[in-house]
Formats: sequence, C-alpha cells, structure tokens
Amino acid sequence: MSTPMELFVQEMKKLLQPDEVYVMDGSQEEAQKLTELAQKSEINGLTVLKKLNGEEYPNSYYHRSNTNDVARTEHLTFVCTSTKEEAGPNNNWQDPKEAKEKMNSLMKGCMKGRTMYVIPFIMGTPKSKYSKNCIQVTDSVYVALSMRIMTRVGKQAAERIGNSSDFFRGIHSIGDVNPDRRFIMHFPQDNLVMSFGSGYGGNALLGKKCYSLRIASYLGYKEGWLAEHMIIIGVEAPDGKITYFLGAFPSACGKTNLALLEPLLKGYKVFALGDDIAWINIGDDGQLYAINPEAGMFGVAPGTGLNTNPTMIQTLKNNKFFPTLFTNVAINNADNTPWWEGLSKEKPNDLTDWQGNKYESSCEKSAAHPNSRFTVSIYNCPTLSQEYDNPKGVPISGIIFGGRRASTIPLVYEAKDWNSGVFIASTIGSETTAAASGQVGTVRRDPMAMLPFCGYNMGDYFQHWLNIGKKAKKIPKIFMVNWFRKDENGNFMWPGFRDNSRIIKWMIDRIEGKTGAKESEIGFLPEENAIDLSGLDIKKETVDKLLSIDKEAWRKEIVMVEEFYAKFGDKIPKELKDCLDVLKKKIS
Ligand code: SAT
Ligand code: MN
Repeated sequence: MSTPMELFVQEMKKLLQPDEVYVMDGSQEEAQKLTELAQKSEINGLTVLKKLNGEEYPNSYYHRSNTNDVARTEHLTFVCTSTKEEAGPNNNWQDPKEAKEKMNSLMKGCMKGRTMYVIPFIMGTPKSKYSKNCIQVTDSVYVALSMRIMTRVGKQAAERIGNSSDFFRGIHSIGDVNPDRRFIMHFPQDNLVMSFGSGYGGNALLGKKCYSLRIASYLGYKEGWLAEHMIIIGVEAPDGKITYFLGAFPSACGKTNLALLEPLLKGYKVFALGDDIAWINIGDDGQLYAINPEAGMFGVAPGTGLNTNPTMIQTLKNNKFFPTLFTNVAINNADNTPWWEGLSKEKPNDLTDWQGNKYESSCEKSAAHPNSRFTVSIYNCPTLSQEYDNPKGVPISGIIFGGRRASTIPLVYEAKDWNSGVFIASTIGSETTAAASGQVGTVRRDPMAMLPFCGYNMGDYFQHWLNIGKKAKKIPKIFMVNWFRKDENGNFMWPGFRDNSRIIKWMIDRIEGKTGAKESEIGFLPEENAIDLSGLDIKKETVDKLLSIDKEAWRKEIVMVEEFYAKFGDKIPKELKDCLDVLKKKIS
C-alpha cells in the first residue's frame, strides 16, 4: 500500500510528466550536488547559479531571474474558496473547480525534459505541536535550494508526515516564465496551492507567503490561532529580563532592520526569532505564544549595509551550513562579490548590473534591482534567540504595528485596549514600494500588513482578531509606530534605525508599568520626557511635533478609513465601527 505522500508524488508524475524525480533529503551532500548542478543548468538562457567570492561570502551563489519575474504578482494571485464571499474583497477569487481545470491544463506535461524535485518540509520546529507538515514539488533547482534554506527540508519532514494524509500540498512549475501564463492559485479548503510561471520567492517558495500566511491564516481562522506577517524579537533590558514582541509592517518600513536591531541604548539587546512570519497560538496559560514557521530569511538587499543593518551583513558573511543565495543584485567585478545600493557608500567602479550588463555609473538606474534579495539561513544570524527552536514558542507581551507615513501618525502611541489595537492595526496605511509589482509611492491601506496575504475575507479576519482577544487571558499591549514622519521641508524628523531602541524601551516601561502615559484622541502617548533621548541631538519641538496630533490630517485619515472599510460592507465587526465612531467624535 502506498502512503498518501507516495500517492501524491505518483499523481504529480502523471500530471507533470518529468523526466526524472528527485526526493530531497536535506543532507549536506545534497546541497553540494544541487549547487553544482545549478551552476551547469540554464533557465531561459540564464545560468541558474554562479559562485561568488567564497572568502568574502562563504558558500554563496548568485542567481539572476528573468527580468519579467522580479516580484510578487498580486493581480495573478487567487484565493479559490468555494464562495467569493469567503475570499472577500481583499482577494482575487476564482471558482475552485474552474481554477483547478485551468491549472491542470497549464501544468499538464510541463516538466517534460525536466527534473521534478519533491520537497518534504516542515513549517516550524519539528517537535512543536504548532508546526505543520508540507510537500512541494517544483522543477526549479533554485526554488529547491531556496526551500532548503527557508524551511526544514528532507528526511525529518518525510518521517513526520509518515502515513498521514494531513499535509499541505504545493505544486509549482516555472513553466516558461511568461506573465501571460502565470497564476498563483490557493485552495484553502484543500490545503493546496498551485503556482505556475514564476520563480520569484513569494510566488514560488510555497512554504512562505502562500502556505504560511494565506493558507495558514485560513487554517488559523478555523482552528483558533493566527498566522501573521510579523517579526518576532526578544528584547533584553539592563536587568536581564527579556520581553518578546511581534511587529507588523508593510514592506520597506524597516521590518528586517528591526528584527536584527543592534540597540543604541546601553544595556539593551535584541534577539531575533523571525523576520517575516509568526504563528500565534493561545498557550495553556492563556497567554499568546509565537513561533516562526520559517528557518531562513528572504530579505531585500538594497538598503542593507553596515550602517543600517550590521547584523544582517554579519549573517550573510557567517555562512556555516547552507548555501546563501543572492538574487538580482549587482556584481562587483573587482572581487566577484554581490553589491547593491546601500551596501557601501562608494559605488564600486566595475559593476555588472542585475540584468547582466556593464553598469554605467552615470546612469540614473540602480545597479541592483530594487527588490533584489538574499536568501540566508536564520541559524547564521549572530543574534538568533536561544528560544528560536523552543517548541512552545515565546510568550508575547507587546505587538508593534507600523507604516511608512510622512504625516498624521505619531512616532509612537499605545492602544487603549485590545479592541482599539485591532482597530488601529486594521487601518494601517503605507507608501507602496517595490516588493509587489505595481505603483511606487502612493498610500495603500494594509491592515496588519496582511492585505496581500490574508487567505479569507478580511472582515472575518478582523472578527477573528477580536475573538482571540476575548479568548486570551493575558493580552499583550498594542503599539503603533511611524519612524517616517517628515517636517514641512520634507525631512525625516526621527533618526530611525538604532535609535528606535529608545521607543522599544518606552514600550517595555509601559508593559512593566514603570511609566504613565498621556491619554489622547487616538490612544496613549508618551508623557513628557518618558522617551530616553540621552545622547541624541534632537530639539524638544521636533519631539513634540513627532508626537503631535494634527486634527486636520486625522479628519482626512478618517475619511480614507471609512472608504476602506466600505469595501468590506457589513463584514466590518461592530466593535471596529464603534472605535471609528469614537475617534470621529474625538477628532471633530
Ligand atoms: O517573496 S516574499 O513574498 O516573501 C517577499 C515579498 O515579495 O514581499
Ligand atoms: Mn514579508
């Protein structure tokens, strides 16, 4: 008798018709074999991997993608629940039967002449009851190698699956990398994703956004937990006590920098547990516990440098076990090292740009693609928390939400209670960036930074958040931050980066009940002098401005929130409407 896993592989062989099948075991030899193979293989005329300078960046490889395949493609991403309403206005929807027919016809025979990699993997640490079993098939060796970094791949996963049929199924083919034949189809009710035509991280590493957010958020909704687009950090104070936070930010708000923060304040340390995704369960003691389902970081390269994120640079140079991948960055030909804008102040003078052309330094374009990436094991991170592999997860005392806003949102404030925190999080707005293809620079509402990743109706999702607050016995404090507020001249008022530790210190003081707060129209603001500004050259009036409430701007904000809420009709929970009404009254 075949196991459900074997049956799945047989079914895939029949559909995809690969020349060869390779089942990944997760071993070191395998990494060696696949990186060698990738250096000899081509996709659409591009060599899959090239070795980089191993002295500077041990065990590191360069990958250049098709130029049409450099970011997530939200317009080609669908959530195929049995009804359109379940998917909600936040998702593109297609009837599951029709979607499967379409995908089956695209995928039929698509692996002829190729190898099908079968990737058994676990999201989460193997011993945790919160972790989930998964299998992905793919015809991309780059994807197979990336999955080995980002998840726990191989024998341990296959053993954990055993005879069970309870595992996520991910079917992926890069096809002919043609945007006209590119779809990322989610079937939450079948625990299945079918993805065709793209090799880009979020479209192709199905354990990441597709499973660990879209499908998992749906599972969490059914099972009473949360799958969130959040970092997890532990912050050690001078007294040695560690406080665990979650943080949700839309892309390009410094989320990864915060996860790997080297605090400026003396005596404080930040330990990283996750840079992108958190699964949050209510523990036996009624407190919220978070695990990071991933095992690696798929980070944006540009802007990562010794001055902005030294810990990440160390991580990239600290390779112990897994090959590290650099995708669509530029190459410094002087020493065959990866380069991107922000890595060094000086631009090296002999660069090959991300498209493989000689870089003309006079040209306006960047040498690395703005969404160029590194894929690196989290175990390389020198500040990785000792609790990272704790099967119980870590107990959460604070949740930080943020967005990139030039005005309106103060540097920091605290929600009055869980419901108003959920309200605040449901209204996050941020200026768009390059991580998703589309316009750059406009403000987009992005509740909980989950708008592209919530695998069901966001109105139901808000209700689910409210319900978690009712069920949990000990509730974390919820904070909102905005590191990006600008003055009348368009200059950032807050230094950001390592100085953000000052704000985290204030949060810990609030959690510990060590400092009071000023009640305002929108929530609790820091009291006078409550933020530790020692050693920082900042004017008192700038701080006042950073924490000020511009009523005119808030009136506009409220109109935008109302417009956004209107998209969800009666799905917006009453509690959130009440919060909006209260805010309206206070601001008027
Ligand atoms: O590839 S991911 O979706 O994880 C990153 C991104 O595009 O936001
Ligand atoms: Mn992300």
